[in-house]
Amino acid sequence: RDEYIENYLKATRGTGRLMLFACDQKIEHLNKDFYGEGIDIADAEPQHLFEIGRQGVCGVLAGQRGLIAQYAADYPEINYLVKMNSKTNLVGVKQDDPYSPQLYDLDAVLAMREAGVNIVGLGYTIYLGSEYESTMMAEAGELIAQAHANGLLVVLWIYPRGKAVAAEKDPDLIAGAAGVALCLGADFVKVNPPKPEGDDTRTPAEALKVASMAAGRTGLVCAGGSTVDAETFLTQLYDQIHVGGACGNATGRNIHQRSLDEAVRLTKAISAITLADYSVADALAI
Ligand code: FBP
Repeated sequence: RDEYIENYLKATRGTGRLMLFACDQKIEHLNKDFYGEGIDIADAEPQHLFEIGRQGVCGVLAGQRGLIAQYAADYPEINYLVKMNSKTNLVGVKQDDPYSPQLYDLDAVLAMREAGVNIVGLGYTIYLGSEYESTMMAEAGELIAQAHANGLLVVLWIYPRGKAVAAEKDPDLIAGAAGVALCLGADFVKVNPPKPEGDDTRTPAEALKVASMAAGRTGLVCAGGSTVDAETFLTQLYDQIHVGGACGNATGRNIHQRSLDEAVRLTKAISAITLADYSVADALAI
């Protein structure tokens, strides 16, 4: 219990809110997120992620076990969250039913921790509505129980996806995903921001409020999505927290698809909004 509380406080930097730097895209999106047109060349080198983690202000750096294992010895000050499952975007796209297999068991992660890597938690993706949903829910449920018994917190990524899902960002489905995470016992759930459509005139942040309430004592955070300018991104984040009831952020591309200086600065601005209730203008001035 003490270890869990210590890890929770480390991950949330003592605030109960989460600033998660998502670095799992090398499997999820292959190299496309790292070598795109207009992206600073630094982003092509995996060490870029760890330099941002070291020089910036983040709660956790989330990535697969192997990525963390290769660099953690040189970056011991970072709090790591090990993503337990992953799949590439070559499978389970759009109309298909995706399954994201667990890539290693908890013992492998605990062994890394024993060896001195600063691991504070685990992550797992569930594709809600996929025909493989029950397998992913069962794996996640078991992992959460084991993780908590071993003092680790858990973030679930829950994305409605598959043939049964007409609109992945439907506000009701996003709220459903939040409730599933609560019932599985996750500490935080990462969802895509809802997209109200048709007669639904709410803003995305207003729609998010229902999901945050559905998550109850599980903190809800949103994925950052593709890269936009810093002010647009920070305004979205501010609204997610102050209108939508989000409990932090989970941001990948918007951070690392920038030069090191800009990326480091953005983590500080994001953390100022997430962890210290700064306004967008004050965060931009950092
Ligand atoms: P960003 O959207 O902030 O870059 O976050 C990345 C991420 O949410 C990963 O954590 C996740 O694995 C991946 O995108 C999922 O992408 P997709 O929705 O394309 O499967």
